[in-house]
Amino acid sequence: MIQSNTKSIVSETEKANGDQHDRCHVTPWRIAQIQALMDLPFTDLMHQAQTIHCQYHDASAIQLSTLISVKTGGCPEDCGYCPQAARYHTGVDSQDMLSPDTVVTAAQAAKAEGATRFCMGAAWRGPKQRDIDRMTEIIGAVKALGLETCATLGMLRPGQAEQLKQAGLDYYNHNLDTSPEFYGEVITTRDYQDRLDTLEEVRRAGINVCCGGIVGMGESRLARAGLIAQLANLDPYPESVPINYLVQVEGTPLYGTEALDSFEFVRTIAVARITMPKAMVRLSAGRRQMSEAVQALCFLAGANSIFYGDKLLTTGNPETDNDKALFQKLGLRAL
Ligand code: SAM
Ligand code: DTB
Ligand code: SF4
Repeated sequence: MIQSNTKSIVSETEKANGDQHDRCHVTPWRIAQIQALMDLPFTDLMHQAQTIHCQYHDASAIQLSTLISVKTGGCPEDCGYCPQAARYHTGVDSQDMLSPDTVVTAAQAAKAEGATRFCMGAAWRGPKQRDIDRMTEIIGAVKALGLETCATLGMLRPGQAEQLKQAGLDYYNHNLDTSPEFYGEVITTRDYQDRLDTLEEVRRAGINVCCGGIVGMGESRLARAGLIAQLANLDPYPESVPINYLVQVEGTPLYGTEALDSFEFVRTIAVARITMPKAMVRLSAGRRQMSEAVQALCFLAGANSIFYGDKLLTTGNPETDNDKALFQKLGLRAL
């Protein structure tokens, strides 16, 4: 019953939009539609996600992004999942910003390992002008290596995105993290609209948007549907959609949250794929906590990008040799 309703809801929308799968859609996704997708029998959901994935992408090709933390710890914000917030005692100390040479050396190593995008993260509420000046130098040097550049530096004020674009920034990562309704349970020092405003700055400057969220923070399925609705209804929807599985770090408020069932995570990936068909959907944080079988299900559900390299920002990621072996077993290749 739910299954056939959902299919008809989706096809009605497709008709209404001409092509719901186009980047700029006319009819926004309703939460009920997304919830109905989430509620499908797992096999039906996977089938829909696979069908769309194969229509828009080469399903055996995975894009590799490598992360580096250019400024670690000491962050004034209160994001309940984050080991870098100064107010939580997580053992992550505040460090000075890395030198351009250190970042470039890491970028060269990432490229040699096969990454095509280099993502630079900073534990700031937002960058100051002197931070932008230092970042523009770094971004230019990384771009000159022939890598795609991505940065995640917090909230941007008018004019800052343009400077980053001029320096050669290809992508800016800024996550909505969760649904508007659940958001206040996790973060209080910046609101949802602040995030949407930063995304607008990024778009206006002509930088590709990388925007996703975290699941496994104790949210409901409805909240996961609410996050996907927000992302899919951005117009246009993001070019990159990182879906993170909460990495529980001792000392953060979300440490000890009941672990989310893996199939719920896979369902979230599948629904992201169906609603944002052209996007690169990234199986992001949390892979170290997942079996190879769950990761394979994520690729089947339409994930076609990963963070590659043995570290995320402050926490661990699978060793590159393990990822190479997994790709070999699954017959996947790096894009
Ligand atoms: N400080 C900047 C900001 O918050 O915009 C940029 C860096 S911040 C660490 C980037 C993103 O990493 C967060 O928005 C969140 O989605 C993700 N993240 C942080 N800690 C995480 C954790 N423990 N598990 C999963 N994802 C996490
Ligand atoms: C994103 O969505 N996930 C990455 C990246 N964008 C910056 C960060 C994950 C961080 C996981 C916790 C840590 O290593 O500190
Ligand atoms: Fe700071 Fe970003 Fe961590 Fe939030 S997610 S505490 S803004 S580093």
